[in-house]
Amino acid sequence: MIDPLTTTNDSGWRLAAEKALRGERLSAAGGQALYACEDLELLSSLSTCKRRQINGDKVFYNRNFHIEPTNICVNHCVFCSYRRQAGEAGSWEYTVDDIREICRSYAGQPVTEVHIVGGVHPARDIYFYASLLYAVKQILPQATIKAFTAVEIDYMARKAGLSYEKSLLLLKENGLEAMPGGGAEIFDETIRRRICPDKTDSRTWLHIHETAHRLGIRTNATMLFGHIETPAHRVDHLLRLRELQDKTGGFDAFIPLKYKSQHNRLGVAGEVPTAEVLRNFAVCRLLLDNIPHLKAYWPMLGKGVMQRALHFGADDIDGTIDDSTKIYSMAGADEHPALTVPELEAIITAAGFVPVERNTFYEPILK
Ligand code: V47
Ligand code: SF4
Repeated sequence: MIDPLTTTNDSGWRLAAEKALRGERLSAAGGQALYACEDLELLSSLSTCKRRQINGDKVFYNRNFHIEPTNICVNHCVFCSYRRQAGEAGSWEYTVDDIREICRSYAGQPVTEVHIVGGVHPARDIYFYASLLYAVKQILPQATIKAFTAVEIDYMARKAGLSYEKSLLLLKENGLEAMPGGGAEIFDETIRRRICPDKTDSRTWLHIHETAHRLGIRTNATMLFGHIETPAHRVDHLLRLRELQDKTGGFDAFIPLKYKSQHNRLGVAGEVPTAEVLRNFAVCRLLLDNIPHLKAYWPMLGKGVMQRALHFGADDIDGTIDDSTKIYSMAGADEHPALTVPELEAIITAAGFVPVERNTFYEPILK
């Protein structure tokens, strides 16, 4: 282990590193200084220290699959390779019967979570989504439903003329137990206007999560990075989440999502190098000291980078997924994301950590 106190370089990140080692909360300036730190070994040591304080040597995974009910979307996020207009080639919209069919194919398997996220379909309302949840729960009663980003909830609520609270309660009554973290992108308003101009604004995203937390619905949070944002925008994003988490304690996991550049209109050439992905994991772990879990989402990162991220603060690798998501494959990632439980466990063990199968709420599944 490196002794950061004897490492000389930019005084900004040296001070931030000392603060992190003392277990003190980092400021925005500290976060920015760490983003400027070129010493990856130091960032690995600091973030591993922090993850050990929070999660010991455990790395969590779960048995899950995704349902993406539609890729038809009213929004026009320029980084999105997935959305289509209704009727356009490559679009899909599953009926509730189609979704029943998908769920039946998993009946009898030890799946503990169904992750449901899709486009914001112009014609579908909250009652459609409530019946969808109900249908899933009827077929897979043992599985937790983690569904709908705050962006989808925002549209459903406004279309129905219901408050966010009433909308979330209706969905909860029909089986919603947790919410994924998508739609957060980058909270800074100038960047948001450029990359997702018609999407739910940052204040509303945070407000919907706060409302969910108040109603006992636990949620995740994401950050889309590696496009036109700067380290200052990332730090701002992380601190807005940290502030809400101080207030509610309702976030379980944070997922940094690396921008994938193929087949979309954002026009950023290439993708950030692995060193930047790893640096970002470390800074997220150190700055976001109150969200317990940091997820290395392997369908987006690839298996090799996911394994390296375990040495930069990540303690969760999501789940089996079983080739059931298209958001990343349509933007240039591996086309058939699926890993078996023995494969997930072997990746974790080979990295020197202890694999723990979890449910959605990070409770261990006893075998
Ligand atoms: O918000 C879209 C991202 C998100 C691209 O909560 C892209 O456990 C990279 O919510 N390159 C949706 N990212 C996915 C999501 C999610 C994923 C994994 C785990 C969890 C969780 C939630 O996908 C969107 C957006 O940030 N996205 N296009 C792209 N080209
Ligand atoms: Fe629609 Fe989501 Fe794509 Fe934005 S990222 S266009 S909200 S599907």
